Amino acid sequence: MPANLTPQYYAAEESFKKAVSVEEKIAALEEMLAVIPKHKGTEKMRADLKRRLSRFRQEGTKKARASRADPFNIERQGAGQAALFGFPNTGKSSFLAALTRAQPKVAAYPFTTTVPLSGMMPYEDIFIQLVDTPPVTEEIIPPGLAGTLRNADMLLVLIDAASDECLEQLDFCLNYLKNKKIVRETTAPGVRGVSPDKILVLASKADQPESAGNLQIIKELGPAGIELWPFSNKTGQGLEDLRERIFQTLGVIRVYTKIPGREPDMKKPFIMKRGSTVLELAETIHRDLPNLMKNARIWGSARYDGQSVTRDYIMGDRDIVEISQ
Ligand SMILES: Nc1nc2c(ncn2[C@@H]2O[C@H](COP(=O)(O)OP(=O)(O)OP(=O)(O)O)[C@@H](O)[C@H]2O)c(=O)[nH]1
Ligand SMILES: [Mg+2]
Repeated sequence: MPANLTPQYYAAEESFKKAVSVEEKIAALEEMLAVIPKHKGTEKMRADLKRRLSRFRQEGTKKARASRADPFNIERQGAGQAALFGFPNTGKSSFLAALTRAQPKVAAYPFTTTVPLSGMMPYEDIFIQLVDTPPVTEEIIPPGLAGTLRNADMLLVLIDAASDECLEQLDFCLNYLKNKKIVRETTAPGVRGVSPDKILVLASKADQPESAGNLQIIKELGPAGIELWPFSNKTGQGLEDLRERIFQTLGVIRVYTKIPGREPDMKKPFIMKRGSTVLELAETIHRDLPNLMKNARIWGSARYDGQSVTRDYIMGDRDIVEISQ
């Protein structure tokens, strides 16, 4: 059966052929569908137009989603998120590469990293997320970086111990964190920010001969009350201690659960804030569990194994908790 297509249809088809963007293609296809004569002879063509339209719409949504996905917004994974922060060439990406399986670009020139990249650092039986970030200088601060840092559970400020400017780097970084309210003494509910006790200052390139003198200067003239951790990505010096220190600074504990009469599940611990109670663990396991809970016993931090404890008992790292209903 002849299709008997109209001049309007041919015009719309022409626009489709010329269309470059997905949006233009969708608009042209919609027009073609609107003006195509609706009879038996065009049935197949209409079905085909609808199929193409749906494909382009899907493509459009995907693209829109991808452009909306902010590279500076790093989804939290593992037991906690530690974001790196520092001047160019301070060894941030090398640090990520040394402690995780991530493969960031490392180079001797500045501004190698342009968007954040995360990797998972194994620590005993858990993983802690490290987030490498693009560098800052007095002149250039990547837009979006403050958001990445504010979202993290803790911060690792990296300075280059082999550089004459490491004290200036440190002062600038700490002031930036304070001025941008990334570090806050107190945060109201819903306000993001990192508490001052969750910042570690890491001094890279401790393998270089200049580093000892520079670190001494920081100790004498640098801000009071900061924890300075010299390390080397080259020799590995200090890296293992840092894994432990990062875990301690995160302020979380691992708790294993046990069903009465069975062996504990040692494979995947619950990650809780340090200071959490048995009741809070029950809430985390299941919304209804606090009401159903009759008794709790602890192996680990309690005075003796299997000791019965009250709901407000504060658990310790690596405790095994048995909750009976
Ligand atoms: N000797 C020595 N060199 C290091 C160390 N850490 C990093 N480097 C070198 O320093 C240079 C910069 O390292 P990167 O890891 O790319 O530094 P970055 O902080 O990620 O740099 P940007 O992405 O520009 O911010 C590279 O040539 C590294 O090989 C270290 O601990 N000791
Ligand atoms: Mg880098």
